[in-house]
Amino acid sequence: MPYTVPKLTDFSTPALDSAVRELLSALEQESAAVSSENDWKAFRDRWMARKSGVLTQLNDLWLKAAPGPGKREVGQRVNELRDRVETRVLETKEHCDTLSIARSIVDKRHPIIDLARAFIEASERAGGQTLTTDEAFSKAEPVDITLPGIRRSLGAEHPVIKTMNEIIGVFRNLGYSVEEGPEIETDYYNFEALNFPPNHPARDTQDTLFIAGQESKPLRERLLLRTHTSPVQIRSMEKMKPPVRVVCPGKVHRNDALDATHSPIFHQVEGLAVDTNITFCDLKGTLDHAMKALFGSSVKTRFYPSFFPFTEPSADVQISCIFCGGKGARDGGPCRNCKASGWIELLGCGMVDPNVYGFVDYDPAKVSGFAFGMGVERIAILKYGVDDIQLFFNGDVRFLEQFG
Ligand code: 2NL
Repeated sequence: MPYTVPKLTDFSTPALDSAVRELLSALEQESAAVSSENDWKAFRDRWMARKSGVLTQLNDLWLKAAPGPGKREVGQRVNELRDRVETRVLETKEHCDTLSIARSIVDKRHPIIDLARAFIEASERAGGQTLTTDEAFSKAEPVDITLPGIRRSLGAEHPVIKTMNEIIGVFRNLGYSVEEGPEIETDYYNFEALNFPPNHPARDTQDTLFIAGQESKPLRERLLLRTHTSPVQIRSMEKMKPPVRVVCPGKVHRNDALDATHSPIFHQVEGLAVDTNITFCDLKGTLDHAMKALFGSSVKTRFYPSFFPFTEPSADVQISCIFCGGKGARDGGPCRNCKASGWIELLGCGMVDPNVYGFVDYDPAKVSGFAFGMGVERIAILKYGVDDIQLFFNGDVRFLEQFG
């Protein structure tokens, strides 16, 4: 007997439980019986047709019939059932499609099999001569190109790239241009021109991945995997005279062990503004605006003294905690995201050290500027509430498709 939606008279919780159970069991049984596109269409219409599908009947026979005080619970049940039915119908379609491709392969009707057969025949006709793939196919019997192809499911932007584009967009709107540069850099662009002293610990293989076997070269020419995108900004200053406004997004490398918050490969967006009379006020206003654009207009920023070799003065930028609203407490306990401080550290910045201008032929007496750098994964982790950086790189589609 096919399932019919019963007219409910008893709206108690146990009676609803039992009615829901019966409906779901019918859903599973009917889904399992679907084995062709036509079956699926009938299945979909039976459950979802606007006029007399099961979902519509649930509205009439359960929800509308429920007495006033019980309406809320029945409404919730019907909503849950609608979600379940819609999901099941989609899942059944996917299964049905895959089944149909699999059948056509097994039945040897699939175009890839014709192509393979044509290749083998052409190779045999060539009589021992070796053929390139192109030659073999051009000599082959024509393939019926009207046969349906293999449909691939649509991809989506990776969450890290999505976040990176969002950050870039904020600065583009402020008139910044986007510059990219090589991931394999020289010691000169990655360190020397950025005012790192020769024996700075960051130059050690502890933190930096060097290309092997370059001991005979002078230090400044040795190749390494860039540890930040600052070299792109040095290259930009070599190319352009002030005024300069650039953002430099890209992949960077550190010799770090991986854990929930570290990855040896990650992404950065750095920015640079050089002009006459650029002040720390411009830096504060720009980054305060950028943080509001990225995290919402109610976030506050604060600038904390810090140190980078290439900026003086330098600061770490903290934003008011987006989880507890800066209060330091949430759900009656201390906020774990900001360690109860109400602030989260997000990026580094500062006024470009005059020594850096010496390397790119800018006159530090005439120009001034600010620079900043931020980790893209760190921002994505906060924006999307991700608890492990490795999820970005494992390639698990179940994680990635949530950002589609
Ligand atoms: C951080 C800090 C920063 C810069 C990057 C920069 C570039 C040039 C000159 C001066 Cl060419 N500065 N970049 C400045 C301050 C901080 O990054 O924590 N990044 C994740």
